[in-house]
Amino acid sequence: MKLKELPHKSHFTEGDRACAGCMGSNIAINVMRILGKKTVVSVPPSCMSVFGGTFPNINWDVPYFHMQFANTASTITGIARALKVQGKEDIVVLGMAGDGATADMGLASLSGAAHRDEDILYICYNNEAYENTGIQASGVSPIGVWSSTTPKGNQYAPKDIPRILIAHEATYVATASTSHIQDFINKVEKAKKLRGFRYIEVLSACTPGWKIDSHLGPELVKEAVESGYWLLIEYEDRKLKMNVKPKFTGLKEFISKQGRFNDISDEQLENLRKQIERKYHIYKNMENNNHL
Ligand SMILES: Cc1ncc(C[n+]2csc(CCOP(=O)(O)OP(=O)(O)O)c2C)c(N)n1
Ligand SMILES: [Mg+2]
Repeated sequence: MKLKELPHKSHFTEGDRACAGCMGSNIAINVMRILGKKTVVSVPPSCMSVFGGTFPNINWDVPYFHMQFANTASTITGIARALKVQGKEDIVVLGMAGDGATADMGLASLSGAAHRDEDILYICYNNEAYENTGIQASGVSPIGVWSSTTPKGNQYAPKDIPRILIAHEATYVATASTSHIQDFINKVEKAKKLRGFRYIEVLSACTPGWKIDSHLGPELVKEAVESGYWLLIEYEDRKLKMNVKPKFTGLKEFISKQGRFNDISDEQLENLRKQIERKYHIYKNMENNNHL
């Protein structure tokens, strides 16, 4: 589907209660433009469950479930299996979860579902912290970032969830950014059609969490891709592809626009830069060594 063919109507409806400039809301709207009506969605505790899924103000115009923090993947596994028993095999069973729910609390159930190649689509909107509960660092927060639990800057490198799932030889694993909208559409559309375990992780700027002006999100996620901070990759048929070659410029500018990096030290910035380059080379090697 080309961008101009993208339906205006989304099955995540207008009028959610997200913060101004929330990209999580933008991601949900665009995902549900592509997936359409034949979708069942589950959302664990997160900003998204609050801004789009608290009764009676539910924006999901499709069957919607809210479950516990750690069991997005197992909940949607149960739904997918039940639908299969009923012979309803044309319905996309979607989990939309934040990075905390995905990378930390829900990692075991996510791993189990990938291992069994469950017929589910799991989309993580990654705003790089537990934003809903007041900006605590998650397992995928960047090096050097301020959060309420990392007042002197996060010292840990983010877990690479796509690479963990690739190690499961999952059916489909991708990362995306709505700044590269055609790439985003292609990936969601492909994941909609495929059967088996599908995972897409989308970078999601957060106005209060990233300490930015509300108009800055789209510009920042674009700069994240260009600087190499956020790699666009796709793993399918056991082959890895990098969709955009980063220019590796502008990291400092990207960081300096965000209040969450105000106090980053030179050493932390250097560690962040090294970690970004290391990650790129790991993926580049995976791409070069495709052998199946
Ligand atoms: C077992 C459990 N622990 C903690 C919480 C509190 N809690 C609700 S939302 C949330 C943050 C979720 O972070 P993330 O998954 O990254 O989504 P975001 O809020 O950033 O959108 C937390 C810690 C909970 N609901 N359940
Ligand atoms: Mg989060």
